[in-house]
Amino acid sequence: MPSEPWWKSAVVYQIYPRSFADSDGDGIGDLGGVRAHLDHLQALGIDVLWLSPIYPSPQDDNGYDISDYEDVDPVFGTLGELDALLADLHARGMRLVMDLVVNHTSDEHPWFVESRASKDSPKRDWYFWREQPNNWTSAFSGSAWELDEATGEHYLHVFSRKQPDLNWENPDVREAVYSMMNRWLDRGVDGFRMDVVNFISKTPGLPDGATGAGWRQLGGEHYVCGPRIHEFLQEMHREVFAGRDALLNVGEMPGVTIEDAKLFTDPARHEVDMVFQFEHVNLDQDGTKWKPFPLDLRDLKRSFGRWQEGLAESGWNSLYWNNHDQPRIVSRWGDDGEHRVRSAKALGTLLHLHRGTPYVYQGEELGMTNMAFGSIGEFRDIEALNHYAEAVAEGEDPAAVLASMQPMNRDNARTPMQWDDSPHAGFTAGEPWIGVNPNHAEINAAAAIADRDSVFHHYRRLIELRHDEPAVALGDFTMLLEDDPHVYAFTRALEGTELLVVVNVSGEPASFAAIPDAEAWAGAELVLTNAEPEPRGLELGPWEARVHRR
Ligand code: TEU
Repeated sequence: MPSEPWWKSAVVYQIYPRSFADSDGDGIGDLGGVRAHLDHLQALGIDVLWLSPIYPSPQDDNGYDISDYEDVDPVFGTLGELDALLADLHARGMRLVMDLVVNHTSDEHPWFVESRASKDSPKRDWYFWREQPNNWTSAFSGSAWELDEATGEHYLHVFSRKQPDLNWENPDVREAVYSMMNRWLDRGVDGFRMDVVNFISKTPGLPDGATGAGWRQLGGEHYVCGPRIHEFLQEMHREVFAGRDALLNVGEMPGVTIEDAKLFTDPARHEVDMVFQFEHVNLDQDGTKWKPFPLDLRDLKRSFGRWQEGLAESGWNSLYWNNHDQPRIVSRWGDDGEHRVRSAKALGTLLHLHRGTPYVYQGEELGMTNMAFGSIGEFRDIEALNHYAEAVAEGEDPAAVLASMQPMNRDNARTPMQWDDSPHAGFTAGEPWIGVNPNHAEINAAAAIADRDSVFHHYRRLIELRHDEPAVALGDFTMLLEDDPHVYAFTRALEGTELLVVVNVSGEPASFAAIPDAEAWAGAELVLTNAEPEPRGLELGPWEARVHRR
């Protein structure tokens, strides 16, 4: 596929370094730990490593609050180790994508320290300052404004009070960000995952929010895909990416619509290569993440179907179930009990064979599950801690709040990677910063690699299939059985090759007899399945997934 960008047939693996592997015994994962496990990534077959932030940070939001864009936090290692990791990856034919958080900095970043010092500081205008707050609320509870004693004014923080928003209206801010990005690319990194990058343009004057439209926070309509977002991303492209080859630039974009995404990812517009959209991960909730309800599979089909169609001609999809903000997919929409292995493979198959670039989050390839958190003291995430404090202060029953936080909290994704069945799962020789899931005795990488029928080997085969079968990377997508509540079915077609993917997203038997040409399909080559012995016919067992080719 010479004229197609390499990332259309690539798979990205996300590492949350704090929770991946600890090489120095302080209980926190680090770059040494990442370097020690590259064989795991290579065995899986991934093409790109996306590293969540490793920059110096007070760690208020685990590194998404950056106090120095140009260095590595000592807790994770040194710049020298990052260079060594980059060299290791390149030697293995893999690329490194850095996480870049430029909607906001840490309040301990020198830019903000200078900005807050006085009203006439040369950097005052690098952030948003007002005498009176507007009504915007923060993603992490309470007002999005914080009073700063030094000058008696308030500053804007859409996330935590330690994450003040940068003012992208100021050309000096933009220039500082672009030159920093250029230094990383000159150093050899292969691209960026840009955190909430669709929030960087705010409506001038920062008017009150009415609905929170586009995102769940009040005020969202004034910064989700704000007025100058396309202009800023095009400028970034000119200043940073133009003339450089083979990079990946993915924008994380909460609240992005298909229409927006078409514009953002149209190659002719030179903005970003692909976006992370949030529509599918919001299908089991309404306005608040703390009261989720069961997924209706038909909603997922409608949503994915529209995104596949919307980006069919130009633009590109990212495909993900998991990341460091989402609960574990096998617990969320699979069955983490009796059918854990089967359902993890089924959901992986469903996702990876869509058109788009799949992302695997550490531990997803093992079928890692959510954690049962016994008390508020076991939580570490600022979002969970703030929500609990706020709800309890408002008079809610603490036990009920705790229970409501179990299914969706972000710490579910942040428990340590389960390498083996030893006391801390092989994650650390010290005391882990967050509890290890006790189920590591059974669910761990060593066991998965030794077992040919594990989730790991199924993910490995899915990745191999994307590499080897052009119809997976580039084929047209057609959704089937739109109204079936249990069976997810679609075809992919490219130049005479056709794939059928059928997945029973339920623990009950089901059938795909209603798809066109079903009998013939059932007799066609079986490329991949999670069923034993090799299945035949039109009936699907619980969580059975099949990929046929003809
Ligand atoms: O997340 C942005 C975002 O909107 C969410 O995923 C958000 O964290 C979640 O919905 C809260 O329920 C990015 C990062 O991925 C996240 O870890 C950071 O906390 C956030 O930006 C701020 O930098």
